[in-house]
Amino acid sequence: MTQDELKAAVADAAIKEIEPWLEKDTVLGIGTGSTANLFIDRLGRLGDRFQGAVASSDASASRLKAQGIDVLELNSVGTLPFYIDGADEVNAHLHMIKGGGAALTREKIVAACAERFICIADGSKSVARLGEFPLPIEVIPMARSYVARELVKLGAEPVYREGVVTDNGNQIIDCYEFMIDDPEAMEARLNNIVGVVTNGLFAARGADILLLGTPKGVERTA
Ligand code: ABF
Repeated sequence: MTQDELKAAVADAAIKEIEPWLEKDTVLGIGTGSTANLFIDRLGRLGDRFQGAVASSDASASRLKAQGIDVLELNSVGTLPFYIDGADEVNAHLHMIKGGGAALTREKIVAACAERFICIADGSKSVARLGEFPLPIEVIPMARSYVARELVKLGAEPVYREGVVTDNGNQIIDCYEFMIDDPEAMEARLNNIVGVVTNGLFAARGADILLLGTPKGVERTA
C-alpha cells in the first residue's frame, strides 16, 4: 500500500470512530495536514448529522467550508467531544511531535478543548523515541535569535524556517539533532523560554486514540 492509501485508511477509520457519537449540536475539532484533509473530505457526507467544526488553520477552515460544513469560532463553543488530527511523529505513549505544517499553536489550543484527541497517521509516523523529525517551535519574531540561543543550550540545532509566517503572524524554528527522552518534561521546559509561543511536543496533552495505518490494516491504540 502507498502512504496515501494508508492515510486514506485511517481517515476512513476515524469517520467510523466518531460517527456513532454525532448529534445535532456536536462541534468537532479538526486538524491540519494531508491526513486531516482526507478526513475532511470524508466528513462532508455526514454534514447534516452535526452542527459544525472548529479548524486549526485557515487552510482546514476553507476545506471544511468547501465540504458544506459550518466553521465556528472556538470562543463561541464549549468543550469539543473530539479533535481529529495527524502527526509528524507519535510514540507508544501517544505523545507526538506536530507542527510540520506550522499550525501547531492553533492545533494545541483546539486539542486542549477536546475531550478525546484522535490521532490519524500512516505507519511511518510511529517511532520509539521522538526527535528524528525536527521539532517545530513557534516564536514571537523579535525573540527568534534569543530563543535559538536557548535551544542550543538544550542541545538542539535550531534552524529558522525562512519564508514561513504562521496564521498567528509568528515565525518557526525547527530543532534538529534533538532526540527527546522525556517529552512531558521537555515540553514544559521549552514553554518556559521567553518568546516561545508554542512548541510542537504534544505530551502533556497527547492523543487518546491512535489510528495507525499499516499494510496489515489500521491499528487502534487507546
Ligand atoms: C498536522 O499536519 C501537523 O501537526 C503535522 O505537522 C502534520 C501532519 O501532516 P500529514 O498528515 O500531512 O503527514 O497534523
